Amino acid sequence: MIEAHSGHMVRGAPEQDIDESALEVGSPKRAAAGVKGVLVSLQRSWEQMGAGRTLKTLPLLNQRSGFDCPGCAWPDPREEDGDRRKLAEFCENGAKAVAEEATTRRVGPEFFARHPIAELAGKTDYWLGQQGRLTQPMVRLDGDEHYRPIGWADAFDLIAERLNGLDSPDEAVFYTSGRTSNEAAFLYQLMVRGFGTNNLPDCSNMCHESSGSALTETIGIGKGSVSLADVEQADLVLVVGQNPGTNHPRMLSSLEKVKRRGGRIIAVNPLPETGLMRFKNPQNVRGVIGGGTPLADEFAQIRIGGDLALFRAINGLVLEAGAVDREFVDAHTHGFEEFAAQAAEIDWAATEEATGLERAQIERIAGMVIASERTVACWAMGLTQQKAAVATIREVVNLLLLRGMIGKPGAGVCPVRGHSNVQGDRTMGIWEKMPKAFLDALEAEFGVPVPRRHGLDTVDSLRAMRDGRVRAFVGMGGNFVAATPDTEATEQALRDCELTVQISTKLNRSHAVAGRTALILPTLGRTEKDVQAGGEQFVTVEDSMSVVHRSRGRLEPASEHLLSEVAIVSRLARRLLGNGHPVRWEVFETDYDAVRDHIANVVPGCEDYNRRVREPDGFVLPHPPRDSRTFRTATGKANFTVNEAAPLELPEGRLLLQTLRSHDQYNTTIYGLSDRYRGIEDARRVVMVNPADVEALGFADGDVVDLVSEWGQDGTTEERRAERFRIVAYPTARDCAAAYYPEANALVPLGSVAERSNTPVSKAIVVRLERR
Ligand SMILES: Nc1nc2c(c(=O)[nH]1)N[C@H]1C(S)=C(S)[C@@H](COP(=O)(O)OP(=O)(O)OC[C@H]3O[C@@H](n4cnc5c(=O)[nH]c(N)nc54)[C@H](O)[C@@H]3O)O[C@H]1N2
Ligand SMILES: Nc1nc2c(c(=O)[nH]1)N[C@H]1C(S)=C(S)[C@@H](COP(=O)(O)OP(=O)(O)OC[C@H]3O[C@@H](n4cnc5c(=O)[nH]c(N)nc54)[C@H](O)[C@@H]3O)O[C@H]1N2
Ligand SMILES: [Mo]
Repeated sequence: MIEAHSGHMVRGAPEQDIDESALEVGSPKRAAAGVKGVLVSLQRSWEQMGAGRTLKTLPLLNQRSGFDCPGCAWPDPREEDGDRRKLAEFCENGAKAVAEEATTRRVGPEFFARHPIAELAGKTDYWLGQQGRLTQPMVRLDGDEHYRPIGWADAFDLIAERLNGLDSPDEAVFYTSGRTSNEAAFLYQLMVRGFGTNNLPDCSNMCHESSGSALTETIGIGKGSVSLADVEQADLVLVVGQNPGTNHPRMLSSLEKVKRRGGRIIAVNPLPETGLMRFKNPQNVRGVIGGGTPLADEFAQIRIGGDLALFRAINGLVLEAGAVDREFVDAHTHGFEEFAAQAAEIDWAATEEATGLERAQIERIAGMVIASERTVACWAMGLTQQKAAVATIREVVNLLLLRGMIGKPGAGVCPVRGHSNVQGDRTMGIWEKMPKAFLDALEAEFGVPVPRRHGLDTVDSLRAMRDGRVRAFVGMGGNFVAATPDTEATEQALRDCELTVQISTKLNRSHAVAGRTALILPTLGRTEKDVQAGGEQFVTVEDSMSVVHRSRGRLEPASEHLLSEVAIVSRLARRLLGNGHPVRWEVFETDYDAVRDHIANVVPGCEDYNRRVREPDGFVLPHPPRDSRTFRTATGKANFTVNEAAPLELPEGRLLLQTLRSHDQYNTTIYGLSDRYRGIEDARRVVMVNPADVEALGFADGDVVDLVSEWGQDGTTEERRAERFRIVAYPTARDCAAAYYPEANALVPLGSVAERSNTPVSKAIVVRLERR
């Protein structure tokens, strides 16, 4: 179905719900990427946007004059590091992310007239995402069954009136997802703090909060300490709890370089993820015709949640071997004696039980660590979403400190971020507990009082909504309802809100499960031209390695009604804060340089921002441990920590379930039903279980079951159920299982959070399988 719409060719999206019940299981693929990856990306791009737009967009991805890939936060090669960008500096999944945004499918007023909100709520995330780009501001007033169009000015008036009508600014929360640009994020937090609250939950609360928490305490800054060159020059790279083949495919090129140089890679994962085992680089001949480069030298198939015990044992072995970098430890660290006293003892029986690994393998891994002069530790959600996430990451830091691996070339910590600008949003002040120095600087720059009481994070926002303490929600991007845990409770919390506002590019569940009065404000995406009164604008972003650079889209906007995020925030702030407000909101949207001038004055490390972001590769933010082995912690040194490994209790007949991403999704946006590398096609409601466990539990491959999570607190056990999952016998670690996010979010209790970071425990859920 092709129909004309505001001058664009519009490709039809499926009107019927998409059948997700068919299932085909092959064997897991042996190598990631290769030619098939290129073909898939081109096919998806063509389906969503046709040949013309495909050719216009993909070559601009991650180029200096183009736009930043809206996929992951893996950095681009830099000239400074002697690295040239390739003509195709993107991956299969980056291309899919672009195709999703640059799609020619549209969700306009006719769509909303056709589909009542209750009907949309019954659709799958896949179906919702496939409908296309939002084109006009829409509103649902209390009692309405449909969204209907509303003008921008009326929308801002309505939102301002409702927010100003609350008893306190703390009755509203303002969520941010990590695609928002630095400029929009900076203005957004200024508006929110000007309004009078620090309620700025973000997707980071569910993502790398545990990394930030552990790193700030131990090295004094919550960001990674390596550059791309460091990773590529390492002797040894640990890839822990991360699936780069799917989620950070461009990282595989760096890992391949490590291998070519004779470096080694250790993968720690309950699943033998294809990208970690072998990689076919589509950009060289060997990748195209050969069998690819074998990546992991050692694959530690760990039991879910066993990482703390593993790293404790490795640290014990490093101490035992006398392989401590005494010079580094004496000069730069604090707490070594106390740490060493505890770490020297290894309880092997407990370690083997917790990790599911054999002593001999752990000893081999420790030997590789000891032999390496340049070690980088990378990790992602497999660590951050555990119950003991913060303690586990602190233990990884202990290892690097023992070996003096911070602040020298080819070594360091590398928390691999998710969203392309999630790190930048934090730098710009999107955090419910920004430090005092930042708030002081904000107050001084704008002459407006800034609230000091910490705000609510994501989980606490949900609890406050549930309890009626929060009555209004504003979302700058993202898909709050689908990304958060405890689906049933969460959906109710959102429906009970008096007002929900979603600033979005595409239709998603958060538009279908909305507050009593609900607004959708459609915005420009990364790929699109942003033309304002002051001319064509660019925005800036920060990648996972603290590189700040420009991003400029080239496509015509999806609709003439769209506003940029900067324009939306500036106009809303004017209405919300009133005409007498000392901040001159009206100047920002004309020329984003005006925003950047303020960023330069407020945000540490951003001095002379407007000039430095115009450098071809942007600039790198300061990182004291990386730059000078300076540690701005409470002790003035890098801190060793003592971490107790409390084993995860698994009652008889239960499994530890993790929720993860398939190869064909971006978080809650489902691109398709193919988890190609894992050999699973045409289905998402599947649960992967080790064949021996399938048999031991009395099931067979292909059986359909309900997943029931059991979560104990204060002597009671709560149960949650997700229905109709097909068992797939799969080589995961024993006692473990895996199902896709967001379908399995219903099983994650709101009360089950990582210690200290308050991140939902999405990776170690105790479940039983119940036959249907
Ligand atoms: N194409 C694509 N790219 C993406 C995303 C996407 O959805 N699609 N999402 C983006 C975002 S926001 C993020 S945060 C990142 C996420 O990137 P990842 O963290 O790679 O994402 P997950 O799919 O959650 O994979 C978690 C990995 O940890 C492993 N794991 C689970 N439990 C444990 C454990 O207890 N110990 C260890 N050692 N490993 C464990 C799983 O088997 C899996 O390989 O990717 C970003 N990039
Ligand atoms: N069970 C379980 N839950 C999880 C996770 C897990 O592993 N397991 N992972 C967690 C993690 S790591 C994360 S980061 C969160 C993700 O949580 P979110 O960031 O909230 O979710 P996304 O699916 O990335 O958001 C997608 C939506 O963002 C909007 N969007 C896309 N681009 C733009 C843009 O440029 N501007 C604006 N304004 N909107 C845009 C589109 O409307 C799209 O529908 O989920 C978390 N939830
Ligand atoms: Mo994330």
